[in-house]
Amino acid sequence: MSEQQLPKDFLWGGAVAAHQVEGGWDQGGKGPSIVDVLSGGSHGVDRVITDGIDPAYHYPNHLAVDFYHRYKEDIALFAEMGFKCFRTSIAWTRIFPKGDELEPNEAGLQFYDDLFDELLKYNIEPVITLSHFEMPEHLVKEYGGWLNRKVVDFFVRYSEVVLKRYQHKVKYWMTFNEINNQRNWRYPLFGYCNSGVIFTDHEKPEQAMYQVLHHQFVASAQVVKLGHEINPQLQIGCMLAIVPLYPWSCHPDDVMFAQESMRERYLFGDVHLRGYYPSYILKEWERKGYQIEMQPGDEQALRDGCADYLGFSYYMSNAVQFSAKDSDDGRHIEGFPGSRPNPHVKASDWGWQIDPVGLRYTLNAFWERYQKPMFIVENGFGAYDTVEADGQINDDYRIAYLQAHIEQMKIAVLEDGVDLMGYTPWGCLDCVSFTTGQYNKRYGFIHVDKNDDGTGTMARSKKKSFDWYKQVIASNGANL
Ligand code: BGP
Repeated sequence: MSEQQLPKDFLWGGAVAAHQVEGGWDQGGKGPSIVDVLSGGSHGVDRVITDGIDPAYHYPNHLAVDFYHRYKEDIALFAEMGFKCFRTSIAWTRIFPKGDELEPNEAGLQFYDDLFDELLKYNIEPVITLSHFEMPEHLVKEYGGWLNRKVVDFFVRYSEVVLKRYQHKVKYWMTFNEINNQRNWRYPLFGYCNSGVIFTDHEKPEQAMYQVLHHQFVASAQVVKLGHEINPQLQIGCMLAIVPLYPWSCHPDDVMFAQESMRERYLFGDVHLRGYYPSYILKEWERKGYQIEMQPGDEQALRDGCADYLGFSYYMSNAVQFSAKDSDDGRHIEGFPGSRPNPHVKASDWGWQIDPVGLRYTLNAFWERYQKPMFIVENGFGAYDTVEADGQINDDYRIAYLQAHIEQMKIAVLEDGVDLMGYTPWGCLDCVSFTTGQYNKRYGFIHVDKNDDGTGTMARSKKKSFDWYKQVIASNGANL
């Protein structure tokens, strides 16, 4: 490994999303969002999408980890770790509680002003996602979510308000979190949280999914263009969940199948970063007889609003086998058609296959394809932590996971020459898990005393990984 250092301005930090940490779901004029109606889940049981707030259910996002009230304490801890940046999202429903109002909610705007000021006090750059599963529920009930073209305008209006308001506080933005999750449209949670649409309720679910995506691609492009007009300094990226899909074997059918399967990732980068639909998707629509409604000017809008960088999450890799392609109905998170557990890597308690080399592979594959800066905005190890009798949390497994991934990230930057902006491990502060709705699937350097059985004081404490990550940042990644 080369002795060179990562760039001096490398953005070390951590990531969360508004709905997984804030709580205060109805405070300061906030309206209900689509995650506010997701029930809690337990290991192996899917979260339930409920039809509005029902007291019979438990909604962990309503309280989350009370960041809404405790952000000053949490940011002081981020600063102690030496964070250069902090990724979170703006809850759309704090700014436009129903989504279709003409005027924004000043109390919501003020909350994020205060939050960003607190970060900037410590020279921590905010990195902000505009839509991280926080769409107003009203837009789902009244308009049918992102299937409705009007939602494009509502989203652009919301984005314009926040881009203008925070343009001198926030330089780094992303439009839609893990937009490609919807490609796994058979898994209702993903589709619903990205779009407010349950695709399987539609006669042609896949066509409905592509229609939603078209609206989001156009909205994203319009926002990128608008953001650059508001302030040319703004960097507005896209955000993909990347799970590299390896061929199960060197049989040419497996290799070809893996390449085809990767289009489930590439499609999103291709449209966001190149500004047009690639040939393989146009052919697929033709073959399947799908009609995607587009308006005059949409193609131009996509070309004019290419994202500045590729933000992505990386947790795991998968292997896919051609002969298994019809055996998986894809109703779960690992549900890539044809995916099989890779015998060469281990998996977490949730079956997420741990593959640090896959991070280097991903960085290279996407850098070669787009030649645009990249940003690892999520990576991390969800685990059950044990608080020892003396209060210590010895999360060596988490350190080992992050260490191995950072090692591969360094090779990608220092030896392969990938242009990487930064690294923000997911759930730097323990938070509500998105897929499970649990507190006990933890990612943090900072422990939050809150459990799935309802116990806990919400008190924060440092895990062993806290001091480890602190010295990683202080040495700019040299000391792992
Ligand atoms: C990504 C989401 C995050 C986050 C993370 C970890 O899909 O962008 O919101 O939660 O995954 O997933 P989980 O919380 O289900 O372990």
